[in-house]
Amino acid sequence: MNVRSVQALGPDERAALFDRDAGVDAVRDDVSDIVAQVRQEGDVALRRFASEFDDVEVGNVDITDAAERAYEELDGDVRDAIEHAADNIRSFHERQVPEDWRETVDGRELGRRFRPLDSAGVYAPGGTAAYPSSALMGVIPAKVAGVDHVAVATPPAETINPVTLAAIHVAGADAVYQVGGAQAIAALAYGTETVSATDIVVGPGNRWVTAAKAEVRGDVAIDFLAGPSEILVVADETADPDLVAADLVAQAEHDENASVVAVTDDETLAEAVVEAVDEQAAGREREAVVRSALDNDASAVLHARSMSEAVLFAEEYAAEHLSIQADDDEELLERIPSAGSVFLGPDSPVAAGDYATGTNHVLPTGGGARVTGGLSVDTFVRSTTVQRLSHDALADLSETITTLAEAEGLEAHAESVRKRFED
Ligand code: HSO
Ligand code: ZN
Repeated sequence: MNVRSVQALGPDERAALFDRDAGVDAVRDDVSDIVAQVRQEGDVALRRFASEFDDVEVGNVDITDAAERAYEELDGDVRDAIEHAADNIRSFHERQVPEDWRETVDGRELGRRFRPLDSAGVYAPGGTAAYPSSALMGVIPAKVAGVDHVAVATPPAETINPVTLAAIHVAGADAVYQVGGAQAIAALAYGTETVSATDIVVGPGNRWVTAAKAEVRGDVAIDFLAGPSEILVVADETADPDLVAADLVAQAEHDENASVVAVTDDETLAEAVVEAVDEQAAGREREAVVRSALDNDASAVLHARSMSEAVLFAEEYAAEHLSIQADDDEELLERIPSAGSVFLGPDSPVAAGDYATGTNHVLPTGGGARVTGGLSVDTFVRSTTVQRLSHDALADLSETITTLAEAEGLEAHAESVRKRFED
């Protein structure tokens, strides 16, 4: 990495930073095929794909009991950490549960009612990205929302990560299935003999999973199409370069294609961050992944001419994780409406939100934060509007309704109002 100036970024450099996508195009056709086979053949297709892709001969697809056993057998320290994180996630999400309301305005009683979806499917990745924390982040908001049936799919393996299984159990999942990849998304969306179909499918995954979510969207709801992890640090001269670098290296550890960016108006800080990143990458267990992420075109340390330029950059970037390490962080945040989750001040590393503050870490990437937030209770709730009119209230509105109905050529609409005033 070296320091580049925001102002001097060329079109290709800007595109690499701003046009981040989940990279699903390359696998779209294969994924369509997998989804179609699951719809046609159900469990038979799931077992065939497990053998073909995961090299596992799957007996029972349903492993709900194994999740409970994994929890019981789990080492005390990890179990305590999962429970501590789960408690914090639960209480933060409980604050999000919306309340029904009714209000009478000019004789019109109006309101909104919120009800949970009946069922939800959560994908919990396996392999090197088997994050027990993500299982908590997917299942807990759904259960807090009141979803009756929350099912989790996680890839089959000789030994499925016991910590992930235990986290799924702690989060309160109602069913757990050993099925991974695009076939898992298809099973949760359309159902098989063993897997019951769900109303919404959520959770992060590799590009096969993401492409499958794009494929089933419309038939079922999904959360959003998430790509590799991202962090943008907005820093001024008061920031500690070692801490900025530590947060960049942490998210770089996720994925070779992770996008880690810092922007500052202080050139000396920028130089120090570049140096610290290099030092901190050395000797990391996942050094190769970290280095690939730091060196890819979607990562950068940028020098802005002013904090205003840094703020404009941040808003255009619309980061999954936005860290602000600056004197007037609240004022800067005010000027950056687009971000998935925000971390303010030197003692708020992104890793704290990844695991344990209670906020959700399933967040929109690729600029999705311009239009949506991360997983929350809202994801699992539908709203209904309600109205009751008094006779006088209808009388007050009748002229407006009948005039608009006739202007639209919908005479029966107008008549349905007039009928109420015949005697
Ligand atoms: N930062 C990741 C979530 C995660 N971090 C899981 C650690 N484990 C994407 O938001
Ligand atoms: Zn992370």
